[in-house]
Amino acid sequence: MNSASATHDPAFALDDLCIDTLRFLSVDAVQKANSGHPGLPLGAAPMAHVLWTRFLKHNPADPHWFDRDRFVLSAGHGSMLLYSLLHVTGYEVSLEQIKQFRQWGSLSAGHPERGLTPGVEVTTGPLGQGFGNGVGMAMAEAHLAARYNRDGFEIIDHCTYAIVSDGDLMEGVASEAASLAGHLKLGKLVYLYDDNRVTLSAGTDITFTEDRARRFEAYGWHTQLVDDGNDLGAIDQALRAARAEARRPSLIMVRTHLGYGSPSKQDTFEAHGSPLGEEEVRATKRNLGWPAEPAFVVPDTALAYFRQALDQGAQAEAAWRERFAAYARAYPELAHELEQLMRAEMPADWGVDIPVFAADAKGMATRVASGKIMNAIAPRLPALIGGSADLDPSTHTALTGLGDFEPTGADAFDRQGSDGGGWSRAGRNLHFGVREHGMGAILNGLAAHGGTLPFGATFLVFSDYMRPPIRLAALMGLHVVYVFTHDSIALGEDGSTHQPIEQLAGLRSVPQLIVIRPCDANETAVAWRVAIETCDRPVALILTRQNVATLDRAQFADADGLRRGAYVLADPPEGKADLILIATGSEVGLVVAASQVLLAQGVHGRVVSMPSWELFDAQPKAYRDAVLAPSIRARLAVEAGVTQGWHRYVGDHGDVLGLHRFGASAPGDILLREFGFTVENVCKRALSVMRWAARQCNSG
Ligand SMILES: Cc1ncc(C[n+]2csc(CCOP(=O)(O)OP(=O)(O)O)c2C)c(N)n1
Repeated sequence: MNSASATHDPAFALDDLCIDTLRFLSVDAVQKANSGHPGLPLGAAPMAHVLWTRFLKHNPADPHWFDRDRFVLSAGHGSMLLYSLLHVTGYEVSLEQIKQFRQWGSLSAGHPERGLTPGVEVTTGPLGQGFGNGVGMAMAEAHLAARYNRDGFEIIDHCTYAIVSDGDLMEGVASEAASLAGHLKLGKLVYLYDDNRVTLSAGTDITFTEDRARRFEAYGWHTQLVDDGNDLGAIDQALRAARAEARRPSLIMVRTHLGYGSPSKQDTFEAHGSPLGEEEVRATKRNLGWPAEPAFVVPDTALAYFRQALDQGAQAEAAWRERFAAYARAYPELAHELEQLMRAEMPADWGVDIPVFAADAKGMATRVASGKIMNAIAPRLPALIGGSADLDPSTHTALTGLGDFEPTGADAFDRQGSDGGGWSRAGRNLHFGVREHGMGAILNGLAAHGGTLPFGATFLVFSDYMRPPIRLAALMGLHVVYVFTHDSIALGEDGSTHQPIEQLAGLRSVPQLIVIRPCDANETAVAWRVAIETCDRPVALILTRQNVATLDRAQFADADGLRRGAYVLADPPEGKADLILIATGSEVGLVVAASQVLLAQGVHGRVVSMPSWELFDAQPKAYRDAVLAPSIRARLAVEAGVTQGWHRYVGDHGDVLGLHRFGASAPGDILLREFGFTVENVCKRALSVMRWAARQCNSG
């Protein structure tokens, strides 16, 4: 610990000493890194101090204690404020780590990263996302409390706090999430708005002049104004009032000053995202009565005050554990189930009811199969909750009879869209409304909170509206399942606006995201198994609107091959294959049919179903070579999307039948025909690729 006796006036209040400790730890770290954002910590330190020392229920020695309050620094660029708070309150973030801000291998990354730094709940930085995450966390808390608390046993009872900034409130995702949070009456959601009226490049007067209080009131939030961001009493009072407000989320608008105390940069965007500069740091310290040297001063008295969090946290957690033990005696089964949820463990029998689908040439849409599978899984998997962005009848993601998540005691309202089982906080069907971006951010919050395994559904084409939170789910390694239906031009008449073309390629480009496009009902069942079992990353299921044949697995390889990403579905009945036909999803049936026509012409084709590139890429080379035999260079991949990336699998001598343009409005079967997804065209392309490969081999 670097300690020094501050050269303050002895009358200098302890609170002020603590606040300046946070301010200058942050400023010094940014200055040392010569990179970062000093403005926010200088202005927002007082509200952070009041929240963290007087309200936040947490145990720095156990950052994963389940009933802790959640804190999100949505304005992630102000990360140094969070690292300072974590350090002084006793998390495993040493002063040395603070001094290594933004350096290779340090715990204090440029923006807060979940999983890297103890005490960081979610990765923030892309503005607006943390705002949405907090809503998801508050939903998780409300849901688990409704399901597991019993009279006298408030086992789940915590708040979600965030510091949000101008940029957060400007981003559309915050509006979506705020609208839903207000509707859902999430009373334990409390946001402090760092209302400093300056962003990265300007004052907000040139871009952001709406009446924020009235905007949030219109969403159904409880709003309060604190005129002076240094008025600790007013912040304290506002937080108390927010906590007392049980039926509305709270926005406390705290008027602050970006770069507070900096003589020449306060209230200017120059204080936002660059170090103040050595000279200005000295001037700011002088201005606020802080010792100019050394840097990284943490006065003993301030540290002792902050570190009370350790004792208080240990006591709070111990009391909770005692309560939990009594709860477990009174309600052993509930307690066992809740313990499993908190540990993210799955009941051993979660998958026993997953159906096996009989071979059927007419088949069913994989979205329909998915709906049946989800409904077979959900009763035995209490963690599974979720919904769609107003598309339940299309995405088939309703969990029938498992209740609809709604505000408790809501006034009578139109109950269309019920999935059965009653409207309450305990409902496992979440209705996101037409808010894909908000849904994505909320799913991340639900997953990060813990105790839930969230899924969210929409049409594949609208996954574009969710890309930022999908990326963050992958970055954080969150277990979220996306159900994206209507997965190709074959969706038909809705036309080019609704027909995904480049979305599969886009999703496959996200590191750590697993994308699975099953070819029939039984592959869909295995895809769901993989989605549930893959706990350390998100999984996107890509499903058809139209029927696809349910393959006869006595004739074709077992659907369990999906687990390996790609597998040989069928080899020629005799003789060596001289062609590999690869396809995903609905195009697998097409290449199966084409292979049979080709066989009649004496062409021996191997059919490979390749539902997931990511799962296949993770296989040992020997397996990959066994499926895509290097000796067979004539390969044709077929997928109703852009061809980008497929050459990795078909090689230099191979070909890809895909799409190089947007779709069109017409019945799906007509579109497939017009765009060349016919048996005849697959055969033609296959024969041509065989000729080409043979020529290349001969000339080579
Ligand atoms: C989605 C997104 N767009 C742009 C940025 C780049 N950016 C970082 S901070 C910032 C300005 C934010 O201003 P404000 O929220 O008021 O923060 P303050 O200036 O108070 O620190 C911008 C544009 C970002 N982080 N996220």
